[in-house]
Amino acid sequence: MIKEVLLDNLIVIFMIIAVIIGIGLGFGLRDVWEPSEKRKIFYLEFPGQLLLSMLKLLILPLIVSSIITALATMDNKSSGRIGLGAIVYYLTTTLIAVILGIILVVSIQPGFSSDELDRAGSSRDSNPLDSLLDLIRNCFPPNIIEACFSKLETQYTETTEEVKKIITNVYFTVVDETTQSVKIVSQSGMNILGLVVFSVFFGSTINHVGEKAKPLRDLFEAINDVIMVLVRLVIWFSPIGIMFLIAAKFVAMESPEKTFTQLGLYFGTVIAGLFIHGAIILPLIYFVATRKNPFVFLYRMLRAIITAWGTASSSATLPITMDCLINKNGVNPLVAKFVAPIGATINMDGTALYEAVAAIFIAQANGITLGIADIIIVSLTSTAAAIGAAGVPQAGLVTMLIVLTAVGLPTKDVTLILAIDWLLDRFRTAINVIGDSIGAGILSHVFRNYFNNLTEVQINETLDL
Ligand code: DAS
Repeated sequence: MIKEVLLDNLIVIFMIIAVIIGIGLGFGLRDVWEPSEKRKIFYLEFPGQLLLSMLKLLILPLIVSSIITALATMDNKSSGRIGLGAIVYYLTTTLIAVILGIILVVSIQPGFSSDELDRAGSSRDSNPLDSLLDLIRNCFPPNIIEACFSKLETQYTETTEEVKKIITNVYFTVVDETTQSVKIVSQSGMNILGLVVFSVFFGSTINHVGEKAKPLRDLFEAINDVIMVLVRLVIWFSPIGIMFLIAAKFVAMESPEKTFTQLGLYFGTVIAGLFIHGAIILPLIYFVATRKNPFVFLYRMLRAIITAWGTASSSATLPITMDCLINKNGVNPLVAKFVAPIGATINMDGTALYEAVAAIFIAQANGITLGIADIIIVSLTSTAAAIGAAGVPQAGLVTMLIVLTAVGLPTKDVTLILAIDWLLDRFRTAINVIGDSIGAGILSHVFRNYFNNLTEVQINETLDL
C-alpha cells in the first residue's frame, strides 16, 4: 500500500516537473526556432501526439464498457436516481459558472478597457431566435446510430482543424458557415453523447433481461478491466507526453508581449472566473454535500487535472479521471463508470463560463453594451453550447459561434481572441474535469446507501475485490 501511494505521488511530481520543463523548453526554443518552422515543432510535439493517440484509443471502449457495466449492475431505480442527480448537478454548476463569468466580464469590462485592441467595429446581425433554433436543430444529426459510431478520431482532428479553417477565414460572414462549424462540433459532441445514450439503454436492457444476458455483462466488465489496466500503463508515459505537448505549444504561440497587451485583461477575467469556480465554488459544493475535505479530494485528482491542462481534452483525460476517482478517491466504481463519461461529454463548467465572458468581451470590443435580454440569451446559449461541445481541443471556441450568433454579434470577431485561446483552453478543460470529478464524488457519497440491494457477488465483481 505504501509503495502504491509513493508511486502515485511520484507520478504527480513527475507531471508537475514535466509541465515546468515543457514551458521552459518552449520559451527556450523560441529564441532558437522561428514559430514558422513547423517541421521542427511537429517533431517536438510527437511524443505528446503519441500520448493523445494512446488516450484517444481508450476513450470509446472505456465509455461504452464503463456505462454498460454500471447500468447492467445497478438496479434501474438506483441508476435512474443517480442519472437525475447528475443532470441536476451538471445544470446547476454550469449555470453558476455562466453567471459568475457574466458578473466578472460586466464588472471588469475588458473589451472597453483594452486600448490596444483592434476595434472590430462591426454591426450586429442575424436574429437570436433563428440561431437558437439552429442550435437545437444542429444537436440532432439525421442518423444518430451512424453518428454514435462515426470516427471519433476524425471528429477529433477535423473538428479543430476544419473549424479553425472556418474561424480564421475572416471573410466568412454568412450564418450557414457558422452553422457548418457548429454542426461539426455539435455532431462531434453528439457522436460521444449518442454513444453514451446507446450505452445507457444497452446496459439497462442487459440489467432488465437478467441472468440470460449475464455473459454480455461479464464481457463488458472484462473489457472495462482490461482498459483500466492499459490506462495505468499510459499514466507512466503521460509526464513525457505532456512535457512535449506544452513545449510545442509555447514555441508556436504568437508574441506574448503583443497578445497579453491586447488581451491581458480578457485573459485575467476568464482566469479569475475559472479560479473562483474551480477553487472556491465547486469545493464548497463538495464540502456542503459530503462534509469531506474537498482539497484532499482534488489533490488525489491532480494527475487527471494536469493531464487535462496538458492535453486540453476532457475526453482524452477521461481514462485518467476514472482511474483517479476509483483508485485514489474511492468513488464507488458503479457511480464513476456511469457519470464520469457523461460528465466528460456534457458537463463543461469552464467552457460555459469562458463562452459567456468571450461573447460579452467581443460585444464590448465592438462598443456594444448588451441589454438584459441579450445577457439572458448569452447565459442560455453558453450553457447549451458547452453541453453541445465535445471534449476535444478548442471545441469551446467553436461552439461559442452559437452564442455570438444568438446575440447578433459577427462570428468573424472570434479572431480577436484566437491568439490566446489555446492557453485558455487548457485552464477551462482543467475546470471541466474538476467539475466532472466533484460531481462523481458527490453522487457516490449521496447515493452510497443505494447499493445495499446489490448482491455481494455483483459488488465484489464490479469492485474487483
Ligand atoms: N477543450 C475542451 C475540453 O476538452 C474545452 C473547451 O474547448 O472549451 O473540455
